Amino acid sequence: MRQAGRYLPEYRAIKDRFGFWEMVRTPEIAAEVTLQPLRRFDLDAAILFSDIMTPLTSAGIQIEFNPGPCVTTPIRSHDAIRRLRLPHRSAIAPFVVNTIKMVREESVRPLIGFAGAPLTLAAYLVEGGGSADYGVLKRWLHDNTPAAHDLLRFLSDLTTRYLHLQIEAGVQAVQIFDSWAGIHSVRTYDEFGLPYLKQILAALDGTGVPRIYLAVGAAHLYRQIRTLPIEVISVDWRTPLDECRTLFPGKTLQGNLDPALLLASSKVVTEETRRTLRQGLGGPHIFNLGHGVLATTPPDNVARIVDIVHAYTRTEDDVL
Ligand code: 1CP
Repeated sequence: MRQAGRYLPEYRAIKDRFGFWEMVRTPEIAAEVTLQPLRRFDLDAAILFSDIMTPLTSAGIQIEFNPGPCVTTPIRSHDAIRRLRLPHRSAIAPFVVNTIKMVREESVRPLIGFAGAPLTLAAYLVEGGGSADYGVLKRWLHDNTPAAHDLLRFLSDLTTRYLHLQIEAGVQAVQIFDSWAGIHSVRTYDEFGLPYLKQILAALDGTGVPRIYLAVGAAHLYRQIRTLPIEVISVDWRTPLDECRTLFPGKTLQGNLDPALLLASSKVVTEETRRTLRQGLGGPHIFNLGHGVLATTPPDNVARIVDIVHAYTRTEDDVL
C-alpha cells in the first residue's frame, strides 16, 4: 500500500519545496521519498514512490495533481484514443528506472514496483479526475463499447511495457492497483476489467517476479479475481482474511488492517493488528494495511504495528 505521504513530516518538508510531478520525475527525490518510511520504521519492503498516472504522460496525456489526479482533457472519443502514443519501453519513464536503481543501491529491502489496472486508469481518464459515482465512466463504457475496448487495450499494452521496464530496472515484486474495481458490477468487470488484467499478468509469466493484485471494495468480484494468474491477492479491510483464505487456495494473502484504525487509541491499534495476524494464520500472509496510510495517521501508530507484527509468532495457538 502507499506508505509514503503527508502523514510523515519529512515528506511534507519535501512536498513544500517541490511539485508532485517534480518529486516523481527527479530520481534523487523519488528515491528519498521511497526510503523515508524505511528510515523511520523497520518495514520489510519499500514501495516505489510514483503514481498510477505516471506512465500516461508518455502517451501524450496531460495530468496535474490537486491533490488527486486531474486530466486536463478527458479522453472520451475515438479520435482522442487514436492520438495516444504507445512509446517504446525505454521511453515510458526513464526517471523511474533511475529511481529504482538508486533505491536498490541504497537499501537491501525488497522494492515493490506498481501500476494501475486499466479500468482504474480509465476511470481517471474518462471522468477527468476522481468522482463520487463514476457515472460518466460507466455510461461511456456501455455507450461506446468499441472505443472503450480500444482505450483499455491501449492501457494494457502501455502497462505491460511499463511493468517490464520496472522489472528490468530491479523491482522485486509488482502490484497492480485496481482502486476503483469495486464500483463495477460483475458483468462490467467481466467485460472491461478481467480480460485486460489477464493480458498484463500473463505477459509477466516467466519473469520470476511475484504478482500482487489489489481490488478495493471488490468482494463481489472474488469469483472473477480467483482466475487471475497472480501469486498474491491483496485484500482490503472489508473481508476477514480467514474468509478469503478459502476463496483463494494456494495464494498468498496480503492485508488487511483498516488504515482508519491507525487513528484510534493504541489499545485498538494493538488489538486490531493482532486480530489481523490471527486471521492470516491459515496460510502464507503478508501483513499490510487494507489500503494506503491516511494523511492524518500518527506515525507512532505505524511504528507500533510494525513492532507488533515483528514480535508475533505465527505458530502460536491464538484464540480469537
Ligand atoms: O508509499 C509510496 O511511496 C507509494 C506511492 C504511491 C502509490 C502506490 C502514490 C504516491 N500513489 C500511488 C498509487 C495510486 N495513486 C493509487 C492506487 C493506490 C490507492 O488506491 O491508494 C491511486 C488511486 C492513485 C491516484 C492518486 N494519486 C490519488 C487518489 C485520488 C482519488 O481519486 O482518491 C492521490 C491523492 C494521488 C496523489 C498522490 N500519489 C502519491 C501520493 C503520496 C499522493 C499525495 C500527494 C500529496 O498531495 O502529497
